Amino acid sequence: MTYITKPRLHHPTLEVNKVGYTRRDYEGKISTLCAGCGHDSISAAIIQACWELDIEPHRVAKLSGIGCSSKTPDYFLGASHGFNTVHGRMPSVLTGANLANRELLYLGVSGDGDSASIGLGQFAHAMRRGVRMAYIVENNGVYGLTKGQFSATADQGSKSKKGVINSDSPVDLVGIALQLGATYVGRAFSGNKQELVPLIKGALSHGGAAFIDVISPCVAFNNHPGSTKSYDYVREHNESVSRIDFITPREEIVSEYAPGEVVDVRQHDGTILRLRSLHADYDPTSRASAMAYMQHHHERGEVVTGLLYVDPLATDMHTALDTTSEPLNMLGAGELCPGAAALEKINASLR
Ligand SMILES: Cc1ncc(C[n+]2csc(CCOP(=O)(O)OP(=O)(O)O)c2C)c(N)n1
Ligand code: SF4
Ligand SMILES: [Mg+2]
Repeated sequence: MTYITKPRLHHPTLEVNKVGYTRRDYEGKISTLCAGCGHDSISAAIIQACWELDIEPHRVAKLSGIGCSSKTPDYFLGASHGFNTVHGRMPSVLTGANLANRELLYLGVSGDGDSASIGLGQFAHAMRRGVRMAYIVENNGVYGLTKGQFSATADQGSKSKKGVINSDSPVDLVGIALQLGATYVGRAFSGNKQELVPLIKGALSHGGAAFIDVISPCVAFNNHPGSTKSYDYVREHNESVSRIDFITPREEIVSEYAPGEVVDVRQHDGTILRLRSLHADYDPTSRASAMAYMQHHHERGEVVTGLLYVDPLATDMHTALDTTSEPLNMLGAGELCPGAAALEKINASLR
């Protein structure tokens, strides 16, 4: 069965958020993924984050590619805009939608196959252009939907379910995002909701390209000894750089920590990312040190998670291109097509 109808009735006493929605209003259809798949935990974290952020569902556009991970937008935010694109092509469709309507919140959901193989070029250009979005890769190291081939993020030396050793070097999407200019970069584990939910909230509130790589075990094809993307491996090798609390401008800012114990990073929209550092030498506002730190720990087989880098004052593609602040569907025909004389003037200015 590929489709199960979900009952619409809510319990009358379910808690509502500030815009009048219950958590159930952010759900989608019933998931048809394998029981225990990490991707379902990420869907639950997205639902929780959007509910807590008091986002009106119609303000979100969720886009994905192809894969088990890319199927998940069907399982959350059922009342939001959605576009399930072609394999690896989500970033360009999201970029186009964002250019046409900058007022929506863009959520890109993809897989390691979708973003690190066929869609690697698309991923790279969305990061370097500063497209304002929360881009989540549900990273299981395999092509789950097509039955478990190694993906490009599989670690060199890791073992497939059938015992084959992967000889290729992995693509590190976090490293690429950092190198290409993403302004909010995090890594999380699908099994750690406490870390994942605030990371998603921070990404949705960020003013530029936000990327989160979520290690999300595939229980059908990549959860065995020898895999570096299994539940056991990640639990045993996980190193968090910080604990993150997300504080909205409406909330009272109270601190139970001594000065120096936490760093408050205020984003352009007034939200605060409160970071309690677990590693004294870690500076989340330095791109260069984030890259060096990640590289060093990856060589030791460790999976570093948390908010790895943030530029709190980031701007996006619209600022760089100086586009109109109005969504294009709000403009009249005269503004969208100002005529031959205006075109001639533009052409003349470029000669
Ligand atoms: C153009 C194209 N090539 C190949 C495929 C076959 N295909 C479907 S999903 C997939 C890989 C999915 O892997 P990933 O993005 O990691 O998602 P997962 O299923 O692991 O969540 C492939 C190769 C396709 N659908 N379209
Ligand atoms: S095949 Fe793997 S990735 Fe796909 S639903 Fe099953 S556990 Fe999840
Ligand atoms: Mg995958």
